[in-house]
Amino acid sequence: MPAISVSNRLRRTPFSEGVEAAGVKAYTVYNHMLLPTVFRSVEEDYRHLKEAVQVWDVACERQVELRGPDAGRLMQMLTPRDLRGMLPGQCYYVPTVDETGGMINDPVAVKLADDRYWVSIADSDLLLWVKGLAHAWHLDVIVDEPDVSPLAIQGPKSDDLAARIFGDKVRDLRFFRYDRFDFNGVQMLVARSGYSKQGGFEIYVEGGKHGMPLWNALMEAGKDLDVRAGCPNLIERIEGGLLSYGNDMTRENTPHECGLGKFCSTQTAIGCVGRDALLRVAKDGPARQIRAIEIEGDLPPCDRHWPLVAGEKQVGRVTSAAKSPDFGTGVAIGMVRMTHWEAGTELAVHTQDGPRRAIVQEAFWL
Ligand code: THG
Repeated sequence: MPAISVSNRLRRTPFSEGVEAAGVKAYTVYNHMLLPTVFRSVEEDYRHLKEAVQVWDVACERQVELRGPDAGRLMQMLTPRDLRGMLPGQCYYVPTVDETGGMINDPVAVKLADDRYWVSIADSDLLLWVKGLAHAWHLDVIVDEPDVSPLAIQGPKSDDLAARIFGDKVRDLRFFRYDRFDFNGVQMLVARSGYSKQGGFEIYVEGGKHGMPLWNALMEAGKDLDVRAGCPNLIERIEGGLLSYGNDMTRENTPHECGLGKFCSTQTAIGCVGRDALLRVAKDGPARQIRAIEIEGDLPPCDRHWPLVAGEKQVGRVTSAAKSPDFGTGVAIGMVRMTHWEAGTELAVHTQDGPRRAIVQEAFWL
């Protein structure tokens, strides 16, 4: 593979120095920013993530800040999830849709105050859509991208590592809640969340200058826990059914097709711009949906859509796939037509290296 050239357009992060010192082997580009993808190997990183603790530079999860009297109204315009019960101190996973009900992002919303939210975005330029809405509706709100960079602690020893830096109180934090904790005299927003199923925290570092001191403190404090620099792991996130915007779903998909119906309450999400469109399609339910798919045999990188085929007919496609060491088989995420989405259905998947046997699964592996 040729390399990807770097420039100022491909933004570094407050933690890039630490990531490089840790020997990062590969990056992807996410929200026009560097996101590490490999340190030792995807398999070694996977094993370590499931057994120890890692520190992840996920600064590319950029924040879109909504601030002002109309922040709550604007926030509800973005998502079919009913936000009326959301309180400061809570994070919500919020499928975000356009006027057709198509997915435009799947961020984590952080409610800082009744008039202030952060929207921690996946890989699409949500800022532009939110600014457009605020302007067109003459809303009394400021929308911008603040200097806030998430750093994740993930893995089974996350609580032990976090407690050494933030104190034992951090252990009491509940899933998708946040609180403020002191680090060297700076109050930091720490949430129990993150893009893995191994448990952990995300620190929303406010001010790039605090990045490397926190990174170094975590690495120092976690030596005997075998802490390492890590990153979202392809194998682990597929096993866990964590979706990747741009890979597993696009504007062509509704939240229901993505299996995100449980995060929607379209009926009561008054003001959501995609509400009418979603109510229209909700009547019949989706005709295709995300499924966990087992694939037999060796797998090349899933860098293109792999057709899922029954006989001669295409009935879906695989959008993410990797060989799982723990399950001894290929694990994958795909979109499958309802005629073939039942668990146990046997299909063929056409990879660039040829066809493989694929079986639709009951659920994800983790
Ligand atoms: N953390 C933060 N920002 C993010 C991500 C993150 N922005 C980009 C990307 N990840 C957004 N996508 C997701 C996808 C899944 C989850 C979070 C963000 C997630 N899902 C839980 C699950 O599926 O098990 C359930 C969440 C819930 O029950 O509310 O955590 O990771 N800051």
